[in-house]
Amino acid sequence: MTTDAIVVGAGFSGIYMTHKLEQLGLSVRGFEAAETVGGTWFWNTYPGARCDVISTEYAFTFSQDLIDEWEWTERYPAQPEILRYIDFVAEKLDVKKHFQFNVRVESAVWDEDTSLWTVGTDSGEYVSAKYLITAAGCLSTSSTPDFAGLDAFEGTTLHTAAWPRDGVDFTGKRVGVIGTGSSGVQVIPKIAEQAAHLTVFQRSPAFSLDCGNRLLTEDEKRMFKELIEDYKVASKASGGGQPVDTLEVNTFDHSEEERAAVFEERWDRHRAIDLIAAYPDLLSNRAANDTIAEFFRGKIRDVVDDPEVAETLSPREHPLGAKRITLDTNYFQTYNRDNVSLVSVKSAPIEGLTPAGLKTAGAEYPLDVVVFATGFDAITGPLMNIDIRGRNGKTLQDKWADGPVTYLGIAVDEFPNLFTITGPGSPNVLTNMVCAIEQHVEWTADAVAHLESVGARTFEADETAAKEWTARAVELADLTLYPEGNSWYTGANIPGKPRVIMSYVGGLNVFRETCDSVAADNYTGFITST
Ligand code: NA7
Repeated sequence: MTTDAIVVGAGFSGIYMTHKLEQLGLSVRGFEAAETVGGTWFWNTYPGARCDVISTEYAFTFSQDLIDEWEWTERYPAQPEILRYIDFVAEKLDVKKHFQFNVRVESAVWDEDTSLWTVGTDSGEYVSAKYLITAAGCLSTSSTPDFAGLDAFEGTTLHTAAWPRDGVDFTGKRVGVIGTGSSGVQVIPKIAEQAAHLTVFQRSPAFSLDCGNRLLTEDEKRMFKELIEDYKVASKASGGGQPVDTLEVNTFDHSEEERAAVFEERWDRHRAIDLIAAYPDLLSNRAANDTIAEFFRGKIRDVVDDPEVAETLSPREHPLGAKRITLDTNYFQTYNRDNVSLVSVKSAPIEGLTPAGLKTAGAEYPLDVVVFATGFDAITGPLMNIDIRGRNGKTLQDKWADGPVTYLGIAVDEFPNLFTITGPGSPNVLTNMVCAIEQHVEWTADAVAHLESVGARTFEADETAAKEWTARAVELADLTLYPEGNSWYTGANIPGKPRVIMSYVGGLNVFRETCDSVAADNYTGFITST
């Protein structure tokens, strides 16, 4: 069977991409591994799962109907509300009919003779298409460390990104949580409320911001809608896809007292970007960064009763923001509970699971449940998990063996007619994802419309353009503190994964201008054949 386009994934990107392709009059087939739309927000149903972007800003802006007809309830939306929103959008756009659910794409092979992609699925179906668009998400391939004894453990193991849909009852259980990134800091307080005892195994402490979540007021909801046109302009002009009022002076242009007042006022805004972007040099100058890092550590000391525990919870290695700042509700307060203990596994690493629990280099911990909050093979994982073969049978795994190389994060040389929405080398996770997705989808739809109008057969990134784009992304990242964080931003969280920044750090606004000028310049850096 042949169709014009195949879309892989039915999260935010996939449903909007499908809608845009349908508007172009193209036939589209979509494949989604889950039973319905939602992407990462379908799978991450662990207690406490919540977005770290404010709800009103974590929404599409391309359709006035969508804006008018949806109302968020909380300032930071919880997973169920986001999933309802994505479902609402998919219903409004009427795109579910294009998708096959419960079907995982396993392979995609380019055919030189027909200039078509043939996609193979785990249901045994093969479908060919002129355009292959991956909307597979950045955080959809979970990562569980390869611990010894995983199979021998007689209790229950869970991963935050594959949580049982009917929930888990921790009552009376001895629970261990491994990992203190965004998922860990959200799930830990919730489990602590139920479990007989919770042991948190922390390798690296997190800089975490009390998200101060609350219901949105009627005024806030009304004002956001009334000022939507201003918001669109401001978010498009911003580097992070979220308007922010960065000061026009650097960190050390202010006295210690002035800085403290700035940080304190912004802490009360409960929005991470307001803190990390308070001064323009906080993410590029380590000494400047140390000032805000110390401010965050002070907040931990204010909350945690035991000074030793507070110190263990205080990040000292990575700069604030070089790993994702986590947003929490009662995270540090949880360590004041009698039924919670903290184990640092930095110097005494986890050796593995035993039938009865977990063993570190220093001790053994009897457990009934082990929760892996150990994150994702981010950004490239979802693509590398599909056997994608371009020209001459070249696999994407080979192509990216030393790290991903893309042009604008959307195209890979030797892989014609493939578009990777929010792929490596685009601003993706360093921005408000929904904003980044709108840009990437709309640019792709315009490119496809152009290709159809000129009767193009193939469209492919030029090798030099891709190499230059990727090198530029690395150069830009080297001007920042991002490389100093051992995080999923750089692939450092996955053993053996090439360590390279996987996002364009130059800002979504600059990226948008670059993409627009590439298009205006007759798709410079791309090779088109008719
Ligand atoms: P993250 O942010 O990658 O966090 C994973 C956590 O798991 C982190 O604290 C890791 O410590 C820890 N980890 C991973 N492997 C191990 C081993 N082997 N031993 C001990 N600890 C380990 O994933 P999240 O799911 O929390 O968040 C991902 C994004 O999803 C988040 O930023 C939001 O955007 C949504 P480490 O820091 O590597 O020392």
